[in-house]
Amino acid sequence: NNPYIEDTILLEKQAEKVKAPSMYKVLLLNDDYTPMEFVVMVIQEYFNQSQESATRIMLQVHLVGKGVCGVFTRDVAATKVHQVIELSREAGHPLQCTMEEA
Ligand code: TYC
Repeated sequence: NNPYIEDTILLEKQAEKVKAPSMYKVLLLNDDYTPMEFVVMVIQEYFNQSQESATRIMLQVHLVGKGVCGVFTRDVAATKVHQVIELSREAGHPLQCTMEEA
């Protein structure tokens, strides 16, 4: 007998739908051909990392096979993946970049 019960339920349902956007990890994958300096440059330029941090990430990828360069909303992650792949192909390197839900 609360006259506002239906409004209250509607507002609660709406509030449940307001979620933070899903976040995605952008990863680089190792290969045998892309020069280390190119990978370090890519990480510095596209993921705003210092040379030291970029070198650490590059070495992680080189040694372990893959590494996280950053975590972004879906659209930003997808744009970075495309930009990194495009630049790499233009430079003649097979570097692979991918994203997965964080
Ligand atoms: N393995 C490459 C080499 O020895 C370097 C490299 C690192 C390539 C990271 C890709 O995502 C990569 N030249």
